Amino acid sequence: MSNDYRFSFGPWNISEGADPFGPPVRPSIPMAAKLKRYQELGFEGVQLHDDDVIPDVDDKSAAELDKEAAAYKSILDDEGLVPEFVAPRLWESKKGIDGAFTSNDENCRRWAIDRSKRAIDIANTMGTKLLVLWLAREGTYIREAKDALQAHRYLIDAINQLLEYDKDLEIIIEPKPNEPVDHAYIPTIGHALALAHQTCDPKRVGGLIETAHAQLAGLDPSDEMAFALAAGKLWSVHLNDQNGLKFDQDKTFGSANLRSAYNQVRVLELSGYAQTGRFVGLDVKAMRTQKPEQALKHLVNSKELFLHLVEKVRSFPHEVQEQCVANRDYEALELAVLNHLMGV
Ligand code: XUL
Ligand code: MN
Repeated sequence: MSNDYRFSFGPWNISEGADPFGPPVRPSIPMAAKLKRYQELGFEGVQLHDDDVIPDVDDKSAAELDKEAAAYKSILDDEGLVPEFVAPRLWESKKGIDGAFTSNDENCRRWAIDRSKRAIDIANTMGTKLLVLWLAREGTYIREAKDALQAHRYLIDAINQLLEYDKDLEIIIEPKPNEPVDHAYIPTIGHALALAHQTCDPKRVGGLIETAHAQLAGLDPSDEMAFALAAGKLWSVHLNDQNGLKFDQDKTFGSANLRSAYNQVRVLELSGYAQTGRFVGLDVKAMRTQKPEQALKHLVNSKELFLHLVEKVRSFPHEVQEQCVANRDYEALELAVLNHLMGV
């Protein structure tokens, strides 16, 4: 078993099982109790929204933010945990009802930038320079609702303001094509990196690829990763799985598409991702139907599956691959991969 990868997840991945059609089905677990579980589950990194660290971020003074972030950081230190990144949770505020950076309302756009600066302050106190932007409501339900051209200018302007606010900051864009909006402005890593290159400091803007988000865009997650890796821009991942084109399921990694999971691990292995020290994040959710006592299994199982697939990638007979490719015998290669995965 390989243990040279570093794993992370977010406190939201220990969930109460609520969905848009029904209430929570499991008791909520206090933050401190969640953090206690990380190490025993084999995780080192904690992915954080600003309001995971500090509830009601908008209502707090700068001094309060600093004090509360420092207190949270000392809990992480006590638990031997590392904060991977902080992400402003702009989509859950009433102010961001129609988008944040791309809202039609100037006051909302200003709030979104201010709130993101607060998230940067929190990240600094926590000791991470990484800010993740999942651009949740930056898009539309109907095309005519916004000026898309202008929206892209707003996005670049917002990112520039954040880069200028903190010269050590690195911004990681997490693309997703839809949900909650019908069409998002930054649906794929290609869009994210094209945006990055239009900012005032492209070398400080990278990407995070989530398996399910790539699949919802009809794309192969491992090729999306390769695109970012080739540009030196894969700065985190959210591995999970997705059973076809429906709501964002955040299923256990490899549970629906084992072959696709294998190829995601393969591309990370080929690129030497483990050696970069960057985290393998698991953005997985327990099934709503799961009993509380098993509601952490999705995290452990995803990590175990990842590590099994690392072994599968490392033990694949390279001479078979080389021969098949040289002979253009892709049926033989396909069968060799399937047999290897099945252990026959
Ligand atoms: C949304 C999503 C979020 C982000 C973090 O689909 O993946 O969990 O990863 O805000
Ligand atoms: Mn995610």
